[in-house]
Amino acid sequence: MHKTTQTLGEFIIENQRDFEFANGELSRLLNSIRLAAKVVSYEVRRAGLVDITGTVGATNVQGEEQKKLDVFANECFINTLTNRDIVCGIVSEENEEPIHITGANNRNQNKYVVLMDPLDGSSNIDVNITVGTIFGIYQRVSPVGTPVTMEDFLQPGNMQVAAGYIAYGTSTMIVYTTGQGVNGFTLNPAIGTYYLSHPNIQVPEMGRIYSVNEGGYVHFPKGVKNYIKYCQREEEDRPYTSRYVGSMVADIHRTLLQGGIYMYPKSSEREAGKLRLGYECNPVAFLLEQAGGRATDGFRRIMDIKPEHIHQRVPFFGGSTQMVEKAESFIREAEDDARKTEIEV
Ligand code: AHM
Ligand code: MG
Repeated sequence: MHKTTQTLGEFIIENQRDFEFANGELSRLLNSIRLAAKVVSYEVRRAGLVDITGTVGATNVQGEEQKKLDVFANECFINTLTNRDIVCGIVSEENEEPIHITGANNRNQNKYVVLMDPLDGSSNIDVNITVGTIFGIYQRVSPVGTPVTMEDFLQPGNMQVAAGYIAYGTSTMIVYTTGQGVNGFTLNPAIGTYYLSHPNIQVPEMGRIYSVNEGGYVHFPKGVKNYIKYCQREEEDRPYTSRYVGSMVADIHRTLLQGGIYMYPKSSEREAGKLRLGYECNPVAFLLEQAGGRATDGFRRIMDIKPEHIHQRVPFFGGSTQMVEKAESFIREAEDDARKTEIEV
């Protein structure tokens, strides 16, 4: 039974023994994410007060160089993760190439790889809407003592040892999993401590909210269009409610707590959708599954997809199991119909 006053620091230590490779390193890694998130949270909170969202390279009235918040968040997470001799490589949405970390005395002894989106949905900063950090953590597959390789960065999501997000919303929250369920912690900014506010999060098996950028409707595949129409039809418990923030972390956070389905399909304009497999879809899929939900690309389990590129995109359907399965059935049916028509012609 969790105490409601338990802090994130206490929780990490108490649950360390649950990790398969419990030697304290993953705990230290999670601690460094916890710390960087506090610094980023502080800057996000100041975004409306100081003109920190200005262009990169511009100077403010104090003559200091201004950084966009996503650049700031990227540097903050990279510096914090690099300084602790735990991580051997980082993939970030902000960096074209992976970052290789040789660690103390250049001996390549560090074991973990982190894939992250340091500030997702950052276009929402200027309009005071929730943004987030998303991260997935893997053990390297190449031998310790040798330089990190591309293979370490291109592992399927089912190899994640931990994953989570930080939501910079009305409050700052860390929600993460190490494969033993999902827990959420809320930051008390006055004292800089995170408290366990959402123990053992379970996504309801069925929800009543569908979440998709319907502006793209005409470009969506037939099956997705049919499913959206199904959500809107007046029948049984429908029409469902529509909610779409446009910040994946915010939309997923709501889905985890209230149930529903979140979709970013492929379209005639974007053949693999928009979201990134490595540092957006896989961490979120791990969280959803750990909370009893489901995440697929319409056909395949997200976490079973073998990545080919570090910035690969993939269609995404995630949330309440029953809703995601329903969407999949519409997608499959439309594909089957299309195949049948092809054969007839
Ligand atoms: P970003 O990584 O450039 O911020 O884009 C990712 C974001 C997600 O947070 C969000 O779900 C999606 O883009 C919204 O895209 P759209 O504006 O096409 O609906
Ligand atoms: Mg992103």
